[in-house]
Amino acid sequence: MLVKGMNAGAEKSVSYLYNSFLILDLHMNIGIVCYPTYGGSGVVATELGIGLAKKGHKVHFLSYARPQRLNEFESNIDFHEVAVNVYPLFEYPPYDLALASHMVDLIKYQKLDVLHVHYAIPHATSAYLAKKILGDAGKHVAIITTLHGTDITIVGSDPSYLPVVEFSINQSDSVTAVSEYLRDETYEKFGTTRNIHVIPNFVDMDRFQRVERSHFRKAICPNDEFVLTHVSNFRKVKRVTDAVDVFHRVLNSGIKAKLLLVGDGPDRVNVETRCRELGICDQVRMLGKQEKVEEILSTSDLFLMPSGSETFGLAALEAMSCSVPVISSDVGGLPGLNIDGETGFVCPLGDVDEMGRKAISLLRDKEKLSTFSKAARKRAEEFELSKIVAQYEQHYEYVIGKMKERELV
Ligand code: GMT
Repeated sequence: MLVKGMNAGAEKSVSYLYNSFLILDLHMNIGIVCYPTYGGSGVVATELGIGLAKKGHKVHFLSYARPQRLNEFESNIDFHEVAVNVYPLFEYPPYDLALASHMVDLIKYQKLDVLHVHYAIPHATSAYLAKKILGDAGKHVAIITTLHGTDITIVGSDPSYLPVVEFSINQSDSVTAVSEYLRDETYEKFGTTRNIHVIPNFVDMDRFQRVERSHFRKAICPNDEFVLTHVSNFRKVKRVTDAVDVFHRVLNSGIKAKLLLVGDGPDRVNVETRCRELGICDQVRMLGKQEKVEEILSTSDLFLMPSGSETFGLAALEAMSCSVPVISSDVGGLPGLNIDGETGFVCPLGDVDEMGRKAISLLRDKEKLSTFSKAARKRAEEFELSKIVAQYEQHYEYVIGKMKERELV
């Protein structure tokens, strides 16, 4: 380690201090802040926290409700619920302030080394505020912001939020993005010159693997139909009606198939309307929010992700891990995940004809479908949970080391 203006002996002791942190004090106190609802950023944050806790770190989750995937007892994990007091004057109760107050308590009393916030709005801003409030007592805590998607690409770059998001990103001790695409978008949309580290999303390949679910398949597909699946939070950006249109083309080709729609959200009504317009309601199953998505993916032949914007596409990665090839649009981080002609097909945004053609070509060729299915699982290995959790762990250590180094200069 090189520290400006330091003699060899002092440099050695700094190096020892830095290394001793890395080697002796490996167990950190980590605060993780996320949205608790169904959605990629909350899933990534939760699985990361569980992974870190299993490695011996103490993890404190902070959110307005228990994250959906945090549903089993884990001795190294605590959950802290942020309650927002209502008051007649507040038409919009200030969650970001209540969150900042909780963060102050966590940093102070749980002696956090790292406060890792997922999704910039408002988490990065609350974290900045908490650290400012604590002054010297909070100087040691590393605020790490992970950018996930619409916090940059849609909501965050809206003029009503942009200055605050930009400021908060610049004030974090470190910023990570879930794909190169998102990193580049952040550079383009925000006036930030700081280094943004790319740490991709990940999947638990033990959990998300193809398992025998013939009874479920028999119940859903009594006539041995193919199964096409879509999983999302049914926001406009997911273009679920495109998935229905693609499926309609598959049916029109004479292939017997069912479409499983997993999740729920604001666009559900439009999706139901589209199914009725096309007269295919009997072939479409709306399964709603599901805990064990891997069981549904295990009985799927193709996964549809026709999104209008997608920085990474975690749901597609989970499908690939269950050996399900993906038909996706070509936006954002999707071409970087779904390898066109190998793990599935990447088609122009909104081109439901092309998506339909590609889906039909795979379903008509069993050998090709099986090759794609194996390639999808193989591709998922590059995003295997333990590899990426280790990357985050090393990143925390690196940022803390850098902060300690600066303190000593
Ligand atoms: O940004 C969002 O729309 C929300 C976010 C979430 O919380 O679900 O999704 C984003 O983060 C996921 C996890 O990193 C990514 O896999 C999704 O691609 C991304 N969604 C979009 O970019 C639309």
